[in-house]
Amino acid sequence: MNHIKSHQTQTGFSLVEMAIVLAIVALLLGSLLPTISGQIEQQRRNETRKYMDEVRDALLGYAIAHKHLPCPDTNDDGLENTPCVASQVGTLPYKDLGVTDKDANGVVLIYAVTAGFADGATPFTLTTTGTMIVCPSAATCPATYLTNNAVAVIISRGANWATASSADELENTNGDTKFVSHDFVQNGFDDLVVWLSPNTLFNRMVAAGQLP
Ligand SMILES: [Ca+2]
Ligand SMILES: [Ca+2]
Ligand SMILES: [Ca+2]
Repeated sequence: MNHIKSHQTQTGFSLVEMAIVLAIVALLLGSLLPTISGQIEQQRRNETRKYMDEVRDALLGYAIAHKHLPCPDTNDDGLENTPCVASQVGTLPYKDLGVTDKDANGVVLIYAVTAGFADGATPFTLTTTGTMIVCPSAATCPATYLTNNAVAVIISRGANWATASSADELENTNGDTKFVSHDFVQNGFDDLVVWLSPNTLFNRMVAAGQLP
């Protein structure tokens, strides 16, 4: 008798307990998942930053070896498309540079270069000027800029590469010579932008005995 009663009580209590436990688990998962996905995104951003530093070094090495930079890839085969006209925007010619093809989000970087620095027939000199502009905001570009004479620009479109729609992110994908770089905004701007200044390039070229 006692045994049956106790069994019944326990069963009833277990169901309530299960419901409470499930509710707690749901609450915990709900609060943990955004944190975990935020950490994964942060890690991918760190990996992408490292990758972009490597790409920048590869561009400098390519310039030293060839006396010009590669043209952008415009048909998605990882190889440059020559000749490049004016200020050409395309994707990174990762095969020419010998680097990994994609960033940590699985996307090939955007690559833009001033044509005067990517001309194999007429090598650039210490007076060749860059034409790429990087601004802190699309709204005030190019009046307010971070640089207005960059030789080349590389861009990672971040985790939202397929759905980006902010004015600042659109400026990075509209194919002209203006780009936007600013701090990460949660659920907003997550592009990473790295540019090559003519002074950095000249410095490396002179140090390597390839200029003047
Ligand atoms: Ca190509
Ligand atoms: Ca983005
Ligand atoms: Ca633009």
